[in-house]
Amino acid sequence: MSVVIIDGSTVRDFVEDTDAFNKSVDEQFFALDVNGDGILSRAEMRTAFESMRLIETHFGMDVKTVPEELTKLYDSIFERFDRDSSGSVDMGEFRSEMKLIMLAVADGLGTSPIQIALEKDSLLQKAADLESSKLTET
Ligand SMILES: [Ca+2]
Repeated sequence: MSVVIIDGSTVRDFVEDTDAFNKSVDEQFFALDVNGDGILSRAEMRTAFESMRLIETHFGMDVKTVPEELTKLYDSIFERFDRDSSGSVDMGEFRSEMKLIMLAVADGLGTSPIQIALEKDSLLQKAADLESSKLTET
């Protein structure tokens, strides 16, 4: 966990850096694909949602949300990822939806920098890392 200051442009720059963004998203995908079959099942996605504060924050849920509501929410998020309704999420679907989520997060952050505590290896942490690496280079 580390505390960084980010705003919408930090996140947007990260999403628009396709190589860096896809690399980070792919790392998350592989980490979530517990059985290594190259797709994310509903159960694997559920585990992911539970560990991803990003999605909870994005959908405005708090820790007191009751389990039945959580299941409904996770199902509806899963269906957004699973665009072709195949019952699983492939890497292309995962990349597309993560991009939309991160852009929505960027819009939500807007132009006022906020201080935020981030899990190591979260996408927002990677966005912040990318920005600071650019600052170091220039
Ligand atoms: Ca899998």
